[in-house]
Amino acid sequence: MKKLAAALKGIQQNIPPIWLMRQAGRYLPEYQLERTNFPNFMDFCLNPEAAAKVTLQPIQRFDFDAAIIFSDILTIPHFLGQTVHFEPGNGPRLKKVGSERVDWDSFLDKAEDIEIQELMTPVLEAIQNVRGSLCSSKSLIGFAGSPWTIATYMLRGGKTQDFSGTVQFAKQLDGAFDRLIRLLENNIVTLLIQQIQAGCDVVQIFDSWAHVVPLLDRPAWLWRPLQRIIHAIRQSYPDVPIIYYGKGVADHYPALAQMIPNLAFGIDHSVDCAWARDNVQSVAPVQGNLSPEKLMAGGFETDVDSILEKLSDGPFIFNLGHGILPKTPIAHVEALIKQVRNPRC
Ligand code: 1CP
Repeated sequence: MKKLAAALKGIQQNIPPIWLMRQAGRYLPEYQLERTNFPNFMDFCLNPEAAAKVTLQPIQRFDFDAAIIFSDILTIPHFLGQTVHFEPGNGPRLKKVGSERVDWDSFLDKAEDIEIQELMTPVLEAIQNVRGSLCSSKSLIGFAGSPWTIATYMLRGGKTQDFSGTVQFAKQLDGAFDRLIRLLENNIVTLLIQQIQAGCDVVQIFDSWAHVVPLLDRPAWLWRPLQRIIHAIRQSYPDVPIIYYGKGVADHYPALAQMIPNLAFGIDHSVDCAWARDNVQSVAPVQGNLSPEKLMAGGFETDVDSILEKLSDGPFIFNLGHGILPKTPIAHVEALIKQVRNPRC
């Protein structure tokens, strides 16, 4: 069995599988080189040959236990009519919908009629290409953003620091916001099911902005949509493991594990591993959680020892607590993998 799949089925392994969130990306010179062929980032994501090539780059260089398909959580809004482009230094920019409820109602009227299946073909071709060249002991991870995390970009037309403004705007849109979340749920299910059909054997849902949702809104904005998405995927693929990465919301994981059985949990680097062992790993596989800043800066050896010591006795996947930073030295990634595979004690 693949190492990642085994961990996700609840099997403890003396040497845990390792992969890193955002492992295909800007810290790799070979990625940067390929990126110069595509001034427009979405053209890059939607080119099957290029996407397959950069998906495999970190496997060829580091021999990680899993590849994650090179794509972006913003392909869904792109397909739904909010054309996405990336400005260097400024992050993603999405075509603005407007600031009134009527603007969103008319956007949703159109977006609800869009069938994303055909638009996704390049992503699926990239998955088939990768599967053809990836060794059978390695997993291929498909992914999507959560409805809320994708919505934060859609509502504000891009990256924002003003999350209280985003929450306020979502509340102001009222029924239109609920419609947007439902629309995203449906499209996330379509995307993930197609990714599995094309060859992904694990999927991860990235909820990078989960923590900005007010506590009392979390059931409606985060947990019930997550539950509906997972239920829909499992109707077609009951055995494909699903990882939920919710940044800043690990205190909900024990309750979520009861609500959604057989879900695995990504913990960010603010989570204490002894707490995760006692409260999450006792009921579900855990993935995480070295600080990306530490990996970039160096001097992370005792952190790695401590994570391994606390989490290696149960089902565990070594990862970072969030995506790898673009300025991370290659030598640090090499040293990390060596340490995880040859622990010092
Ligand atoms: O200039 C470039 O080359 C673009 C950099 C880049 C890359 C490499 C972006 C823009 N997206 C990606 C790929 C990507 N994004 C992957 C592919 C797999 C991999 O690299 O290993 C994945 C899984 C994502 C997921 C993603 N995109 C998330 C969730 C994870 C996270 O890090 O929080 C989010 C929030 C995005 C949006 C996005 N896309 C790109 C950037 C710079 C951002 C973040 C913007 C922000 O900070 O708000």
